[in-house]
Amino acid sequence: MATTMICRSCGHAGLESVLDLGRTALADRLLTAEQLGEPEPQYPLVVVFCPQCSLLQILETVPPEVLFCENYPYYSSFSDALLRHSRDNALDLIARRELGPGSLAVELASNDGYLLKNYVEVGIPVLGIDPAEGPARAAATIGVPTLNTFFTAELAQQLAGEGRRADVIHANNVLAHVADTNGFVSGIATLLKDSGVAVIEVPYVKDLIEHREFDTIYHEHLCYFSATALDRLFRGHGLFLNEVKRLPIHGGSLRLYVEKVERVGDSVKGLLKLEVDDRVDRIDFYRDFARQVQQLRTDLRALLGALRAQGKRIAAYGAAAKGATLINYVGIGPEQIDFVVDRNVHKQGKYMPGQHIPILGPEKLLEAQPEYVLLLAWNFAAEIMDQQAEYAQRGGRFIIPVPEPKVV
Ligand code: JHZ
Repeated sequence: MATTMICRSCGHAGLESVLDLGRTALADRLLTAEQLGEPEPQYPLVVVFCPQCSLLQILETVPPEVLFCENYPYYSSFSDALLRHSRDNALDLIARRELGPGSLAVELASNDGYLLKNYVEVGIPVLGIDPAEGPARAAATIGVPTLNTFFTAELAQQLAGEGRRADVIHANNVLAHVADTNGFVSGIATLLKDSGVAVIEVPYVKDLIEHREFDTIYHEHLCYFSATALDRLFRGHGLFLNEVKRLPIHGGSLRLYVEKVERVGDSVKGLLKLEVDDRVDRIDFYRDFARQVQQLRTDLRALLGALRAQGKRIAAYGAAAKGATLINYVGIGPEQIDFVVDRNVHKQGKYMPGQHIPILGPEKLLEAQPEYVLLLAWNFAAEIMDQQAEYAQRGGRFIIPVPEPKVV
């Protein structure tokens, strides 16, 4: 593991501390039963702010091969809401950019093909790029050609050299995962046709701070972006943030439309102004975050402790990466939570990192009917509660942990 002392984006040395989540296990390193007895790697998780370019980031860089290659358990296709969100995105671009059989849509971190399959369905050529073996294989099985590797500036050169430049480049929830942020963005510039658009989604730092979504912080996420920080980053590579949308997915995200020609629209001007007005580009915006997160920890511990003292049984829903941060920081183990359920079959049968709580299929909820379910995947609360209507009808209650613990 490497620890940076300078800003990942601009190289400034005076980083200011925001939050220390302590030493934690890797959020997506789910354990098999055999691994429970082995030492589990843990790394510090420290969040800092760059006063020069306003980028919120963590200090630690765990090698990407350790994080993403073997046994990466995240498969995008297990959320219906995410599938709908992605399909709408693809159909909108196909119509707006008049894409057809002569176009090329590329996705960086294409996972199991959840997005590109919408282009394939209507005969538009695609290329997925993803280093995670299992998801890349799943994509190939559904007809999404996928290079099982990391996207880099060199790979972009190679593809462009072969004449494979893209009309659309998607990069959803990947920019924050990349240590060489500038190399990645320069790769986008190389791979994009002069008339093309890169459509990039990132969790939005303003939502993260305002809704106390501290659990979005884990070693995979090196950066937490504002439009201000991204606008600067893109401009450094001859790319322009021309349009932006705020979306509810993942607790609040930005969808950024980036092109080689500068035609900055009102959506971008408005958001940049809002960030200045709300001081998102200043350390004061982040100063109270650590105290709020500590308060959340105290409140959630107290709530779970009181329920356990009354003899209530509690399970959790969603073996999400963010769930690992939450249980490890708050200190929720098998004494509080009997089991976690998750629809993702690649996660079932394994154990949560750090706390070693078993992960089972969602049917276990009705079988065991614990009185409470802690929603670790609170970002999909509506979808999950809808799907678990019967559990609720039988008297089960849900606990939503952020922005403050609440029983619903
Ligand atoms: P989910 C993901 O993080 C992946 P995670 C990644 N780390 C990233 O950057 C962020 O998003 C932004 C399950 N589930 O997607 C599926 C059900 O079982 O919130 C997932 O395991 N039933 C790249 O891992 C988990 O919950 C359901 O009905 O924190 C949700 O994980 C639904 C809707 C989900 O993100």
